Amino acid sequence: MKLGLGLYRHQLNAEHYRFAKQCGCTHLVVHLVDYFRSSRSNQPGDQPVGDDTGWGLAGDPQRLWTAEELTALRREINAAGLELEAIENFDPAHWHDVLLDGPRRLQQLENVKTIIRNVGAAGIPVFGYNFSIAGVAGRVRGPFARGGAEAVGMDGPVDRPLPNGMAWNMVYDPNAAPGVVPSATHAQLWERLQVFLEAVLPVAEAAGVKMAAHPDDPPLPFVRSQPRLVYQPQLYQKLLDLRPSPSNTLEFCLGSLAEMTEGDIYDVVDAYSRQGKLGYVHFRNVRGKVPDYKETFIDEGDMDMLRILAILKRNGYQGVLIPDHAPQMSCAAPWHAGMAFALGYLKAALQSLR
Ligand SMILES: [Mn+2]
Repeated sequence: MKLGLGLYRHQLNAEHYRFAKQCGCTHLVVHLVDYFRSSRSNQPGDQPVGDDTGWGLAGDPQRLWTAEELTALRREINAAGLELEAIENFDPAHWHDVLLDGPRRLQQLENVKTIIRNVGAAGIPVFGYNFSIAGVAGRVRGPFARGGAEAVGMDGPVDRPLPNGMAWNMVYDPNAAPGVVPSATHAQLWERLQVFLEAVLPVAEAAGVKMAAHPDDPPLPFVRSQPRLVYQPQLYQKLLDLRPSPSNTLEFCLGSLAEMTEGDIYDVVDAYSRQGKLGYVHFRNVRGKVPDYKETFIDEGDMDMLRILAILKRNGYQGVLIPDHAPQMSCAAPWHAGMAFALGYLKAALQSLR
């Protein structure tokens, strides 16, 4: 198993590459969507949380990520002694109507195909995505982790409907007409996923890219009056079986899976890692379940992370683990300290597995 770090767009620079290397990482997972540029509430030193207006404005719908810029990014990361394992997340500007079944769906299916071809051409092996209408919405921030460290969690369901012009917790059309996005059904959401997978998986196979699906965060059946896709562990199997392919894999988020109300997390890890379907792993811990859970330090949540690693090893998982989120630690660099703590724990745990 390989140690990795996830970097947000504003962290894609030499200082953060050195930080990852210093923590013992060999791999990076990179976000190209900027969740911080125009958000009213996201702070660049923390994970994005957002408010009713989400994470602010989505990117430029006309500008898809090119093979040239992706290659340049990979080379920059390689020059720092690291591998670029994955890009995490599509920009809602590029695929909102794929999620919403809107009028530009056909064109935006071409967008996602183009992006995946470019990712493959740049030699990046994995693309993480989250097929969600409302996205990561409804979380709260507070001193939930040990010693009062700032972390995120949930304090009950969030049903406020999604305004027009928003998808995936970002605003793709600031001039949208007043009103809300009509609620879809779970069946409609699965049909939309099927259309997406049928379009993108053949392209991903040809490009040598694994598509890796994140479960819902937070994993409730509905958030903002929109259905969720993978809000119980067995729904991951439904996603894999919908269109079997070596490129149909999972962005295996232990925290989100542990927040689900059904399933035993150790059985869940065993079931999916035994199938060889983990694209990469979000290695974080949590206390409680939806709609009342809190993110914790890696060693203080409900999960025995060493037991998780033993299962992954037994099933031959050889991919990348990243900390996902970590609580903010009390010092001048709260994000860095939180990540360094999680990575140090993980590095020692991996050594002890030998
Ligand atoms: Mn995650």
